[in-house]
Amino acid sequence: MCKQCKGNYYITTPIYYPSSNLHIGHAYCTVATDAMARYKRLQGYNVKFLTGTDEHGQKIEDKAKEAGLTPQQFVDNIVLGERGVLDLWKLMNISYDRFIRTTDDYHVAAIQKIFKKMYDNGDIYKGAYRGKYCKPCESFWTESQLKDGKCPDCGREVMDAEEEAYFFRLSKYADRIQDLLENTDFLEPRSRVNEMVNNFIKPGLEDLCVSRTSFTWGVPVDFDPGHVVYVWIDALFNYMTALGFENDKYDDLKDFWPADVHFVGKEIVRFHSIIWPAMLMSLDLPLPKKVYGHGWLNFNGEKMSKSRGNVVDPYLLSERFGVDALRFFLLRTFPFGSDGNFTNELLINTINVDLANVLGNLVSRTTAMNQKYFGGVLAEGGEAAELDNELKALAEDVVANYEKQMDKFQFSNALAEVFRLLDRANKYIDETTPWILAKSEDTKPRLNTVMKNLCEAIRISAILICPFMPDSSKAILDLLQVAEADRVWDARNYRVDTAWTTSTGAALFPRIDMEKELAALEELSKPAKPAIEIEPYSEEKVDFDTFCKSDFRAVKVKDCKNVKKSDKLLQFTLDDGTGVDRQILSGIAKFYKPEELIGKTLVA
Ligand code: ME8
Repeated sequence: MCKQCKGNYYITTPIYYPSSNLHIGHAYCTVATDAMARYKRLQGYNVKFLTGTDEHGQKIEDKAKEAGLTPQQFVDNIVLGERGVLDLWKLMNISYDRFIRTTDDYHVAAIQKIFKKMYDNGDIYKGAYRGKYCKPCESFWTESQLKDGKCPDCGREVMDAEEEAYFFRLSKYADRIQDLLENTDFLEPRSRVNEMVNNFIKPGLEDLCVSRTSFTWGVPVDFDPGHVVYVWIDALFNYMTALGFENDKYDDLKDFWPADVHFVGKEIVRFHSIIWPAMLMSLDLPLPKKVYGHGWLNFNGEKMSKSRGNVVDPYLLSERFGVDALRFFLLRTFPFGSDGNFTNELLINTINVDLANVLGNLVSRTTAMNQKYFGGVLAEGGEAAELDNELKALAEDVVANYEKQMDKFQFSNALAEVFRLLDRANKYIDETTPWILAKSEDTKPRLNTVMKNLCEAIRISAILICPFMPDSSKAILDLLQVAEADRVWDARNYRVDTAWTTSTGAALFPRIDMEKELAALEELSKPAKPAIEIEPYSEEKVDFDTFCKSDFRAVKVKDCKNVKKSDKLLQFTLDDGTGVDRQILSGIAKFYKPEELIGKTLVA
């Protein structure tokens, strides 16, 4: 730990399945983690923020096969490709310190060692697995755990599974886990504790199947060829291998383990609060300090999923509304521990009310008045009136409450506090009526004090919103020309004696026309029409005359790519010998991959 730091802080998101592009529900947890990491950095902690991708398992193997790619090519596309996972986190301003991919060599080798250690200590043993398996969730279930015969997590069909397999002695740790959950703050919110204890521990924890032989895309069990390690062992230990556990790639374990908090979605709380601590207990390792299970975002009342066609695309939303507005909306609107219902109306309304009317308006009114009445320069000193003291007291109360709420991960409450200050500052303008004070030289000193109070209320609010909207916070502090030293957490005290020089700028958050925007979003969510309609493939034979009239040419494929939102079409750029590139579409995407065709000579 560095000398001037308050301490180390290790926070993680779940590592995402790169089985299809991420939606706004995935971005939700990462934005929350990012806000927390930025808040801790602001406070002076030495933060390690880990995220990554969970790349093994049957689901990925199957999807890769469908796409005609190797599993590694398939996950590389989704993680590294254009508009992939890394691009998304960059777009959304996610300040992660480390990104782990479970296919990274150091992680794979570490998982093999970890598996062997639990085998050697007797907690992993060989048996035969008979039961039910939910492929999309990569979860094994016993009959008694099924809900109406279906997967209790996602409600989908499960399949029979029987194979030779290794088991982890989860049952051995049942009492210790129950004690951990019931008698400590390990798992929050508290409601999730009852769910875990009543639904999983009290009915009897059974040993967990931790290897598979029916597919190969996983970490091989090195002492028993044919077995691959169960994807959840592989996934959960990412939190430690990414710090250097059982590998030489990193050396951060002593500084950052145990983790301060794992943020996870509610459906994977079971893995993080039962299986994860049990495996750590088996290896005699310290447990993370906390697991926080956040709620789910639905879209228009329905579960978000690609297959339901109601996915909310974070790229589209960021492009239209700005990344900060989207980040703000997610954390301002939905209490972190509960489910929330995302609608476009709610998003636009939140931007218009909170960001345009309250925050944006306060900043533009204040800076415009500073400019108009003082040429942007406010003098030092001045006496505080009762209204000023009230504003100051409220600001101090807001800062204290904000901190309490952030420390409990109650982001929506923390932001509500900031808006208490912003609302009060807007009201302060109406109460002090600067435009009347400006009319007489006698009241100009009072006007100077009023404007300084407004600048100070904005400065403090801008520091508090920084973890949520880093770019907007900076833009506001730049407008107020706040020195670097006064942008930090330690400068959160309300001070009115200082001088100010402020600038003016364009509106930070322009109001959005709800009706027009909703119509535009609806239009954009319709599947894109291909530029050229093509005839469907037909078995019909052509007659000889038609054949003679046809123009067949040998062409060289200069470029070839998939057509967005079409699983049939490929778009070709061809050299047909005329000297001018020719563009054509062809419905052969199911049979060929674009990269296989580039450079080939075809008949067109
Ligand atoms: O579960 N609202 O990966 P994943 C809120 N690889 N959160 C949502 C959401 C929604 N609509 N949809 C998904 C996995 N999430 C594992 C994790 S960790 C060792 C392994 C959240 O890509 C979900 O709750 O399916 C989970 O926390 C995260 O996105 C990753 O989901």
